[in-house]
Amino acid sequence: MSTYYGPDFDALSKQDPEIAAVLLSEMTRQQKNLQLIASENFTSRAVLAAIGSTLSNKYAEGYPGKRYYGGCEEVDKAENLAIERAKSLFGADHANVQPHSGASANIAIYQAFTKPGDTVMAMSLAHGGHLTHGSPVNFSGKWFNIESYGVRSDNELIDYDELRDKAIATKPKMICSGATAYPSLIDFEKVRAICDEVGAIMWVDAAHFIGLVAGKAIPSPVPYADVVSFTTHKVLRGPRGGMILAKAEHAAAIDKSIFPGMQGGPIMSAVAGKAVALAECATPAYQKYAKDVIVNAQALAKALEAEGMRAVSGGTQTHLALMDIRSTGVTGKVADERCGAAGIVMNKNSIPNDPEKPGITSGIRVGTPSTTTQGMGVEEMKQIATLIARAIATDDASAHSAIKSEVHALTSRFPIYQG
Ligand code: DSN
Repeated sequence: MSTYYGPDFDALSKQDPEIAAVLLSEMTRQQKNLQLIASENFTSRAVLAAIGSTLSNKYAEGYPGKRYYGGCEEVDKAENLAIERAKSLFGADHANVQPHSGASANIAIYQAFTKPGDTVMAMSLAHGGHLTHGSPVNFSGKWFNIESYGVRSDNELIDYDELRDKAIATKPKMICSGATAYPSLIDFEKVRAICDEVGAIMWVDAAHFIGLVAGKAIPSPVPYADVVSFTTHKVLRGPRGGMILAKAEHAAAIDKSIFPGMQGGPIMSAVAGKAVALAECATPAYQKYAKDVIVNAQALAKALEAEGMRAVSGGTQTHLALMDIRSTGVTGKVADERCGAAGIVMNKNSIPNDPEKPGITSGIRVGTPSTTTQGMGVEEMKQIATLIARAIATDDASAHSAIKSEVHALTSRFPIYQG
């Protein structure tokens, strides 16, 4: 036991074969199928070791050097490393590495800067925003007066004129930029100017694209924003969790808002995993990866356009493409199901001004973080586009089986974890 520090699959198999079987079959599912969900990725074995470690056993309410329990000297080291690595990687004044998730990080930001009933502006969910940006079924939409902005109907890019006009008219306490299905870059300088004009806090929910920022593949919101929230498990390739970066003047408010404001003990194994991932992000190999993710997304979008689908916003500058698939004659829901039957995992997604309900949709969202981690490139993206188009075009189970065999032949050339 003295050498036990991480995952021990043999011990798990002996003690709990049912759960061990789930772990194995999930690993097989991830390896054999094509993983195109834009918000997923494959962490390194080092990250997996950290999150499967004995740090999970430790309660550590508070912050390094100011804990409410004894015995925190080792986890303090992990949290300090994560904080310093985050500040250095992003050039941020302050980092809080404790949020359990992106939604937790966002709740803490609302709590730090607003009171229930205040006006907050954020991107409409129907145009690519997130649940926590004011959906009526989420705390954000229930507790705050949310003024939504969206994309222009002519080019499907953020309508900064609408954003400014609404901000002047409604005087929001805070303006959120960031989305889950927006393939283009956000003009942070423009948003900063609008925030300054109306005296609003500038919050960037960078969950989707922060990994591209970490890899220096796209511009950073950090110099402009008062506060930046994100998840650590998307392009960033860390453990499941959240993080907040803030200007120095907001550091105390953010820390207080996370603990004791809305979380108890941090998940220290996840904090250690975040530290590992942040160190990986600082390497030239990761910077190449981040650029390749975009090159692959652009190749995939272009190849899907060649198959007759339409790329929303005219293409992509990031890790994801949102495809309007009405030309195929099937809905996003049907396309999602057909691709699933063929071993291609992605999600149906509303397109701006979608005539279909959110559970049906006219679009699909495809992302390249996972396939790029596997080492796939532009040629594979072209092949994947053809496989998607063929899967969408048929409801025949044997055709889907045949496509699945081709998918498995492709993925077998790109193992996720060696050995
Ligand atoms: N569920 C995430 C996504 O897929 O974009 C956002 O939280």
